[in-house]
Amino acid sequence: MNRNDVSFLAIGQCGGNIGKLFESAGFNVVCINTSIEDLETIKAKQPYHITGAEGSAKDRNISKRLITNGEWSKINQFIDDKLKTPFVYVIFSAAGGTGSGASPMLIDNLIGTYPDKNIGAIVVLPSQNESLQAQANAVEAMREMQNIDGICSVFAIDNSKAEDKKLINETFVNDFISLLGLPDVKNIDGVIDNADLKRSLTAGGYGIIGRLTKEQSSTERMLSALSGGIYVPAEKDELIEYVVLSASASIDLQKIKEQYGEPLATFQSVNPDETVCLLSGLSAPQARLNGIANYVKSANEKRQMLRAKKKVDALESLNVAIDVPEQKREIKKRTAEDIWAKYLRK
Ligand SMILES: Nc1nc2c(ncn2[C@@H]2O[C@H](COP(=O)(O)OP(=O)(O)OP(=O)(O)O)[C@@H](O)[C@H]2O)c(=O)[nH]1
Ligand SMILES: [Mg+2]
Repeated sequence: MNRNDVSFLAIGQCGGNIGKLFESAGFNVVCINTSIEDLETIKAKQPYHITGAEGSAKDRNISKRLITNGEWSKINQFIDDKLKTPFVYVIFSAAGGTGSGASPMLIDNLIGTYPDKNIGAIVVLPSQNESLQAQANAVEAMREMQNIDGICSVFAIDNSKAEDKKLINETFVNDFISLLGLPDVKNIDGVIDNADLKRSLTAGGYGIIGRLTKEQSSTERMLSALSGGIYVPAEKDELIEYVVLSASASIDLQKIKEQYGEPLATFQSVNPDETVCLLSGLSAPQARLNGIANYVKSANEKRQMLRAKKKVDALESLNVAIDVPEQKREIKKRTAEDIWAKYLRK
């Protein structure tokens, strides 16, 4: 698969940073953002600035409103003009405002508008030390993603896997480009052709790529590359559709199956340069998402409890009751005779 097969729609800053790397590698990339500064910083070749927008400030709803308020037909036209390939991957961070808010809606709409195209997603989850808002945004975006039918494949990248975001971006882009190039690796001992790769990339569900240099290639290292790489850890449910393995050393496929389950089909080839393995059609990484959701719930409850307590304490501390003398007793009206009587002896 090559640059005529796959293009990218990068949304928000994170999407733009990853999209820019694909652009530099010769792929067709459209970058959408609410921030004109972000678009200028990355010098996107095909930028689309959402009209009148100044940014979403981590608010997914602002982003959703901006897309739906009359902007949609213009965005659609722009995408229609620029992205002609049969595969389009939407790249975004689930944790911000712009990309997180707009992307699930856009993906759903692209699938509906272009039923003959394969629309996929490359989504970045926040690291554990990012803000509560970032975690909550990510949960909402991933929840929306799970309600989309017909997505061809999703690559979920996990920022908690490495400190260096630039390195994460480069690793993913190199993994993906290596994967797309597998049909070009010709070898008499077996090839992976375009049809094999397309079938694997349209399995629906999630994908994980493991990649090792020729010198590093071994079964053990591939198992740790698949579990310890930049991707969100696979759900431990043994649900998997395809394994694509192009190897420059003998890799024990059985060990991969023991860990990830029995796939419907495997596609294998010999690779003189490196070892690349794609697991595709995996189920959503529910355990990792539940972890984020639970953190958001408990942090939210704690915040609410503290706020309620603060209100009670504040009212309490302003309660400055002072001793006010009792109201004057009621005095009965008396006649002068009554008063004289009190003084005059009988
Ligand atoms: N891996 C990776 N993560 C990034 C990158 N840039 C930002 N992020 C992550 O993305 C999240 C923030 O999303 P952004 O893409 O900056 O947000 P946005 O879509 O532009 O939305 P707003 O700026 O809030 O309107 C945070 O979790 C960051 O850690 C990047 O280049 N690579
Ligand atoms: Mg931004």
